[in-house]
Amino acid sequence: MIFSTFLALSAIPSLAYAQYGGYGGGPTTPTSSAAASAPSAPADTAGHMNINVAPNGQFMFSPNNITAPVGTLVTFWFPTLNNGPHSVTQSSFADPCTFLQANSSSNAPAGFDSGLQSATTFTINVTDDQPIWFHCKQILHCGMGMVGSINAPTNGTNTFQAFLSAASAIGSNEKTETDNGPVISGVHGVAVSSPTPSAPSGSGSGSSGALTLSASTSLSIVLGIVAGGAMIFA
Ligand SMILES: *[C@@H]1O[C@H](CO)[C@@H](O)[C@H](O)[C@H]1NC(C)=O
Ligand SMILES: *[C@@H]1O[C@H](CO)[C@@H](O)[C@H](O)[C@H]1NC(C)=O
Ligand SMILES: *[C@@H]1O[C@H](CO)[C@@H](O)[C@H](O)[C@H]1NC(C)=O
Ligand SMILES: *[C@@H]1O[C@H](CO)[C@@H](O)[C@H](O)[C@H]1NC(C)=O
Ligand SMILES: [Cu+2]
Repeated sequence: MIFSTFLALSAIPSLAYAQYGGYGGGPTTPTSSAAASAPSAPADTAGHMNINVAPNGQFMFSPNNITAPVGTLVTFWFPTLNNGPHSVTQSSFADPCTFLQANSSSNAPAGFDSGLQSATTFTINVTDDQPIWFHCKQILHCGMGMVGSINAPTNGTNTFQAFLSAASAIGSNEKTETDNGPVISGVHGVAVSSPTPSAPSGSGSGSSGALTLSASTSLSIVLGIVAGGAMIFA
């Protein structure tokens, strides 16, 4: 059931990212060379783990479920050309596709957020052994399964598999999130700095772009186009 939803959405990525690519990233015309451009995270070393963002244009983190001791630095590698830009945005098990807001009553800080990125790296430090849940905030990516975890329980209710299933169940009902750039914060895992360029200049913007339409307007347009059956990118 959940997987059929995921596959149905995955079947229309070219339509999806042609339209959603405008969110924070300017016009994006997918090509085979874009799809072939994979970020290349280096191998893990002691105390430092690496995660590819959208390898080969797939709407996923790879690996998407890691176990990392306290003090581990985890670096996310954003591709230059992609079906994005993408983000790594902290969420919660209960709300997989929603940024983890600061909680004034508990004094908990806000989650980390790379903001929408291309050709950068973004690194967090694992500060305790509690689960860290995250997703990509690009429109509809979370609902297509672009989520991940660090130190998720291996059994019980709050497993990574359950988190992935919950995100996939949201599917195209995912709410559009705003992008105000990086949030250098985090709960259980804390961003160590703003995103850092990872590719030669000229190959991609290292920061998130300005939105030319409000996110909700963009989504309405997208939904209108889909509903009307117009294939303006075909
Ligand atoms: C990462 O967090 C651990 C635990 O709080 C701390 O001891 C360590 O200094 C931090 N490392 C960095 C690079 O911030
Ligand atoms: C904020 O913290 C309070 C106290 O710990 C907790 O009861 C509440 O559920 C938290 N709210 C959110 C949105 O996490
Ligand atoms: C469940 O996970 C906990 C740690 O998360 C572990 O201590 C326990 O042994 C696990 N139980 C089973 C049955 O695997
Ligand atoms: C997530 O990682 C844990 C710990 O390595 C593993 O036990 C579990 O099978 C993984 N879950 C999935 C869905 O890959
Ligand atoms: Cu994404």
